[in-house]
Amino acid sequence: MRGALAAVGVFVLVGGIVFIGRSDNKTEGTNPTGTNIADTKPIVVLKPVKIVLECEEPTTLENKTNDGIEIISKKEQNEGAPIAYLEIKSGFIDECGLGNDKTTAGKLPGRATYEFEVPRKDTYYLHLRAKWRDNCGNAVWVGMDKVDTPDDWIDLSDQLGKLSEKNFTWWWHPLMVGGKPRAFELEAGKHTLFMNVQKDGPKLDQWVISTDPQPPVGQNPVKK
Ligand SMILES: [Ca+2]
Repeated sequence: MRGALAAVGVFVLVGGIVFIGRSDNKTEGTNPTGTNIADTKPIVVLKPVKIVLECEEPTTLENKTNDGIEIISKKEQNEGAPIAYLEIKSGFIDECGLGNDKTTAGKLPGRATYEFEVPRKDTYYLHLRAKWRDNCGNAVWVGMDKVDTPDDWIDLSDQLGKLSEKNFTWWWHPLMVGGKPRAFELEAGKHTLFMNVQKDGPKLDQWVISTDPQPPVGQNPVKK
């Protein structure tokens, strides 16, 4: 069954435009360049935009293989603080004989979509709060707005949060390409974030879509 869960886009901090005054604080006369004060343009400061999406509350979720095996499930537990997340079933790729599919981006079963809205045209960055399972369970495919071909998918994988070979903790994982944060130039309005299974075992807590390329502050790792 393809579950369609409620779309949740939570604007934690919605950016806007702040008018803080004119570029010259004189109240009359001309500024040093000789132009009339009335002609000077206001200084505009853009507030950062930060959109938080709970991974376990997708807009749509395809969580089963063609054979009906559930491979993405919603979990809740208490790790000092309650946490809800999506868990990609460990070991299903081999168990289901899907090894050939994992070489093609977006081909494995298991996909979630997240509709969200940005308040202005700007450059946005993506972070995923996740707990990798091990060195073979440390990745998902990510797409923005269009996932028509394998080339549309972006590899989100790293070793962050690693305590030992098979023991990772929750961590903010930036979407990087070529060693740099992947920047999305998004128009104001609605967009769709895609997640497709790439490896088995990861736990996915939150997405943050932000004008700030730095990792979100807090919850990194989970407070004990
Ligand atoms: Ca969550």
